[in-house]
Amino acid sequence: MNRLSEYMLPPAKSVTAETTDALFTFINNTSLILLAGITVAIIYFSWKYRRRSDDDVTPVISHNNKLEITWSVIPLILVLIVFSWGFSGYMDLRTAPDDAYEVKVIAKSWLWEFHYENGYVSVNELHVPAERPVKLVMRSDDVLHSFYVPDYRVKMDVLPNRYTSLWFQTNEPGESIIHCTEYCGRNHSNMNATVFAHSQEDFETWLETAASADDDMDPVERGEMLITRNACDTCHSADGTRLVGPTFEGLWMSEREMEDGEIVTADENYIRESILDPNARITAGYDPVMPSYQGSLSDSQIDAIIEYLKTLQ
Ligand code: HEC
Ligand SMILES: [Cu+2]
Repeated sequence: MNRLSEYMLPPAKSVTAETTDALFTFINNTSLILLAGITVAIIYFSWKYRRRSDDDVTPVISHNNKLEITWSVIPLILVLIVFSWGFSGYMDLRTAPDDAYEVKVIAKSWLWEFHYENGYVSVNELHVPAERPVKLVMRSDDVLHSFYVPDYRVKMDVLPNRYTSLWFQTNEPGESIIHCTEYCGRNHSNMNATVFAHSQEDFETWLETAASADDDMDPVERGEMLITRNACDTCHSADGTRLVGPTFEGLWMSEREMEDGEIVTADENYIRESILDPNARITAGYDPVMPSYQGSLSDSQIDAIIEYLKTLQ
């Protein structure tokens, strides 16, 4: 790779990234060469054919076969090169290898959920094995989102009511950033996550321990950890600050006013309902934008969150 594209692009960390970058560099360099050539020609010709005297007569040129063929054939060849190069790269990116490790991805405004084969769900953290192809099967719970890992040079739209997929393989254990690249509402710019690529062995250990890791934690600590791990804290503060959603401070057992004027006490059932079916009742003064955690938080995890909320008086 040349200096210029190294300067312009993030490090290439997937097995397909080099091919994508090579095409990018080719298109970029060809465009720069053409830009320079055309600019020089314009300046040179406007000087060479400038009007010299009052009786300068512009000659009538009807056509020039040689020139016309040249300026049609050269761009045609360039376009064909770019097309076939791009098409083969596209096919490679679209067809996941058969032995790919599969992770289900659910996009919600404004977080990413990752569901693993053993039922474990992580939020805003994607854990994958390195040196093995990984296939993501994705859908959205609400609006259009788009899954993008710049280091891997992979990007795919995530739609409601339809599955889309994407695959990548990274050979270096490490971290890379995930961005949502489809404008999806107020907190779109915070809809980021991280991919953690582990060696095969570390990945298996992670998967085994992750699911049971928090079972024997102290409920309050576990609740606090779950609030962070499930990205509740991107919309709810614990210190009275108003974010997208109401603060958790002082919530427990307080009287909440709903959009329709109903007054509800924030007890276990209200909190549980708020988490599993957030649109059942909307707190007055807020937009109905909270995603449902149905299917991703277990009963005992909800219990732990309630225990933690009780401490925020
Ligand atoms: C995308 C932003 C967002 C995320 C993420 C989010 N919430 Fe909410 N939440 C809201 C908004 C907005 C409301 C108020 C509107 C409503 O009632 O739906 C709300 C309401 C609530 C309420 C009722 C609060 C009240 O004052 O009446 C509770 C409890 C709650 N959320 C808990 C959670 C928990 C627990 C999580 C994480 C597991 C979470 N929320 C994640 C935005 C969010
Ligand atoms: Cu998004």
